[in-house]
Amino acid sequence: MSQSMTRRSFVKRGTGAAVAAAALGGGFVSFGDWSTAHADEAASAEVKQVHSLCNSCSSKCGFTAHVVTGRVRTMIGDAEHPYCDGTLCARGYGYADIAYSEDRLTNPLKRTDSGAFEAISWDDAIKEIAEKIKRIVEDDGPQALAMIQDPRPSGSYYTKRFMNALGSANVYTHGVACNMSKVSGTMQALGVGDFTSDVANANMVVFLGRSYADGIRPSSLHMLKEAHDRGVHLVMVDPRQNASCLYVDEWIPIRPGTDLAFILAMANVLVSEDTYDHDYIANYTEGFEDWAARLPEYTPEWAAKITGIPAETITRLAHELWEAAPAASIEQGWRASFGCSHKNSGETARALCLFNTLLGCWGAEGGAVFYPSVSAGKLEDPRFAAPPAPAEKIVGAKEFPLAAASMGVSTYALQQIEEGAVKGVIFYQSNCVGGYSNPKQLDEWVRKAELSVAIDVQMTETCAACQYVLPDTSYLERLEIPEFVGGKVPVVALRDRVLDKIHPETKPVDEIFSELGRACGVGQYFDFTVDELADAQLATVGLSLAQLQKEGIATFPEKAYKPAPKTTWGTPSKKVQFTSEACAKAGFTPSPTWVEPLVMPEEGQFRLIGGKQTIHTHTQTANIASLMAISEMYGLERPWINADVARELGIEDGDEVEISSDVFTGKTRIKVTERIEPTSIYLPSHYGRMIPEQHVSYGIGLSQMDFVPFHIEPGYGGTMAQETVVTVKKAGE
Ligand SMILES: Nc1nc2c(c(=O)[nH]1)N[C@H]1C(S)=C(S)[C@@H](COP(=O)(O)OP(=O)(O)OC[C@H]3O[C@@H](n4cnc5c(=O)[nH]c(N)nc54)[C@H](O)[C@@H]3O)O[C@H]1N2
Ligand SMILES: Nc1nc2c(c(=O)[nH]1)N[C@H]1C(S)=C(S)[C@@H](COP(=O)(O)OP(=O)(O)OC[C@H]3O[C@@H](n4cnc5c(=O)[nH]c(N)nc54)[C@H](O)[C@@H]3O)O[C@H]1N2
Ligand code: SF4
Ligand SMILES: [Mo]
Repeated sequence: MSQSMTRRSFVKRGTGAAVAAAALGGGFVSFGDWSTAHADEAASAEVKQVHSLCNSCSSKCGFTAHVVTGRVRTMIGDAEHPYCDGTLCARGYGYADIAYSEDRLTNPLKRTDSGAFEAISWDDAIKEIAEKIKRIVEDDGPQALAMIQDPRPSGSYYTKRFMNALGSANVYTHGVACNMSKVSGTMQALGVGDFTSDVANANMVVFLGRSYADGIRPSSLHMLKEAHDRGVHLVMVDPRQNASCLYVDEWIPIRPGTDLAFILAMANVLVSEDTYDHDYIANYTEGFEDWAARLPEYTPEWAAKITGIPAETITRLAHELWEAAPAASIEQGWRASFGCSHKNSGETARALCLFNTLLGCWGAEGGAVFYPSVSAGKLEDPRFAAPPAPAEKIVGAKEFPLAAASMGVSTYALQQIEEGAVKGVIFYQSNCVGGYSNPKQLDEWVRKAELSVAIDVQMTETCAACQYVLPDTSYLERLEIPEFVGGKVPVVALRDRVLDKIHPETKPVDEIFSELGRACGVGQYFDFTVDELADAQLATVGLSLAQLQKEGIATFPEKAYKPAPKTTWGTPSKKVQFTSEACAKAGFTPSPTWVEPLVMPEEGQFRLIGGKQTIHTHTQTANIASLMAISEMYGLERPWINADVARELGIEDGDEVEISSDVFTGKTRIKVTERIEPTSIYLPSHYGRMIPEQHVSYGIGLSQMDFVPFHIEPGYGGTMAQETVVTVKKAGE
C-alpha cells in the first residue's frame, strides 16, 4: 500500500458505493506488487466496495473488499460475522492472491494417452464427461458414482442436487480427515454434532489439543485472549506447547492418542468421590450406571502410565474442574485428538461429552453451550423442487455405521474403485488425494476409475490423478448462495462477485453443474440461475439478494442466544446417552472404555503428529507466494523433535534428518525444541506439495499423510492420520 496516500475512513458501506481511492485506510498484505506499482493510477481511480466471504478455510469469514481498477486493494473483516468478529486472519488476506496466481487453471484439461494434459473445449469436456456418467448410471447404477467436495455454500448445494438428480446418495465431504469422528461420537452421546465452550465466561476450560491460535477462527482466538485477560483458568493438554499456550496458565504434555485414558481417569476421580451433578444425571441422562460400573479400573495411576501425565495432575485437574463447574468444560476440539487422528478418536469424543455431563455444564453460562442458527425455509417455486431422495444410503454407511451420513467415508468410496463398486468420481474444491489418507494409494485408485474429474483453481495432487480437470472461477469472481451461520446472534452472509472474471474459460460451480445436469438428462433440476436461487432462499427469511449485497450480512437479533440449562437432547431417548446401542453394535462397549491406539511408539520410535500453522490452510495456501515467504523466512516447514531426544540421537537444530515410516522416507531440516514431549515428532500440516505446476510450493518440506498407511477408524470412518510411527536419524548416517 502506498504510504503517500491520505488516510481517512469510509463512512458508508454498500455495494458499488464509490469513494475516492484516497479514502483507503489500514494496510497489510501486498496483494502482489500491484499497489505500489500502480499507486498513481489508484489515487485517481474509484474504490468499489463489495461484501463477500473468505474462501481460505471453512470458517468463511465475512469481509468488505475494496476494489480499485479491478484489483482487490484491501479487505475489512465484518464485525457482525460470528467467526470473523471484525478481523480476518493472515490467510484470509494472503489467499486473495489466488485470483491473480500465475498457476491458475485457465482451460478445461484432458489427460491424453501419453499421460500429459491437453486443453479441450468446455463443450467437449461436458459432453464426454456426461456420456461417461450416463453409461455408468445405466450399467452400474447411480451408486457407482461418488462426489467428494468441500462444504462451501454453492458447492454443497449444487453437488448434492446433481448427484441426487442422478439417483446417487454418494456425496462426501473432507470429514474423514477433519472432524468426522468428533461429530459422530458427539452425536452418539448428545444427538447433536457440536457444542461451544463458553470460554470467555468460564471459570475453567481444558483444551485437549485444540489450538485457537494455530487452527485459527478469529472469534475463538479473541475469546481466548479475553478469557486469559479475565483470569479464567485455562489448561492446554497437548503433546506440543502450541501457539495458544501464550494465553493459557498451564501446558500439560500428553502422549498423542491417549486423551481417552486421561478423560476416563478424570471421570473415575469424580464418580468415585461422588462429586458430580447428581440432579442433572438423574433427570436428563440415561445409562450412567453402566459407565460408573466400568470406570473404577481407570485410575489416575493407570492413566499416568499411558498418557505420561502424572497421576496427581490428573486428580488435581478433575478436582479443579468440579470446583469450577458448572462454568467449566473440556473444550470439544476439532481435529487432532478426536476429529480423525486415532483408532479411538470417536470414542474419545463420546467420553468427553459424558465427562462434561458430570460437570452439569450444558447450557450454563461459562459452561458448554449451543448457539442458535437460522436456515432458509422451503422454496415454493417448483423450479427449486428437490430431486427425489436416493433409494440407497451413502456407500460406506453399512461398513462404518457410526460415521455421520452428512460427511461420509470418502476414502472408503475410493477404495471401492478397486473393488469395482465405484466407477466414477468427481472432486469439487477438494484435494482429497493430497490430504485425506495415503496419497500414493488414493492416487492409484483414482487413476483406475472409469471416470475421474477434478474441479479446482490450480493443478493439485487430485487433479493430477484425474482424467478431466475443469477450471473454476476463484472465490472472488463468483456469487454463491447465502451462507447461514450460527452464533450468539445468528446471521446470513453472502459470497459475491468482487472481481470480474479474470480468465474467460473459467466457470463458476453453479454453471458447471447446471451444464453437466443438462447434458446428463436431468436439466429440469437446474432451470434457474444462482442469483434467482439466492434471492428465493433469502426471501424465506424476509430478505432479498439486492438487500444482502448492499448490507453484506444480516443478523437475526430476535433469535439471539439466551443462556438456559439444556434439558432435552436429539438422541432417541431425548436424554444424554451414557450408553449407545449403535456403538455397542459397532463393536465398542455400550458406554466408552479404553481403546488402544492402533500403533504405539516403541523405544527409538515416535508418533508422527500434525497440526495447523497460523499462516497456512491444509494444502491450499502453500502455493501462495506471500504466505510461503513467511514460512521460508522462519523455517516453519521444519518438523519438531524434543531437545533431550535430539541430543541422544546426535541431532542439532537445523540438521538435515531422514524420517521413515513403514510406507515412506523423507529428508528435511529439523527444529530441536523443548516445546514437544519426547514420544512425538510434529510435522506441520501444510508442506510437501509435489506438483511442479505449483511454482511456489513445489518440493518444500514434507507431507504428513505420505507417512501414514491407508487405513480407516473402525466404526467411525476417520482417516487415523496419526496412527503411524516413525524413526529419525541424521541424514547421511
Ligand atoms: N491456520 C489454520 N487454521 C485453521 C485451519 C488451517 O488449515 N489453518 N483449518 C481449519 C480446520 S478445517 C480445522 S479442522 C481446524 C483444526 O484445528 P485444531 O483442531 O486445533 O487442529 P490441529 O492443528 O490439527 O491440532 C491442534 C493441536 O492438537 C495437538 N495434538 C496432536 N495430536 C494430539 C493428541 O493426540 N492429543 C492432544 N491432546 N493433542 C494433540 C497438536 O499438537 C496441535 O497443537 O482449524 C481450522 N483453522
Ligand atoms: N496434508 C494435509 N492434509 C490434510 C490437512 C492438512 O492440513 N494437511 N487438513 C485436514 C483437514 S482439517 C481438512 S478440513 C481437510 C481439508 O481438505 P480440503 O477441503 O480438500 O482442503 P485443501 O487440501 O486445502 O484443498 C482444497 C482444494 O480446493 C481448491 N480450491 C480453492 N479455492 C477453490 C475454488 O474457489 N474453487 C474450486 N473448485 N477449488 C478451489 C484448492 O486449490 C485445493 O486443491 O484436509 C485434511 N487433510
Ligand atoms: S479464519 Fe482466516 S482463512 Fe478462515 S475464513 Fe476466516 S479469515 Fe479466512
Ligand atoms: Mo478441518
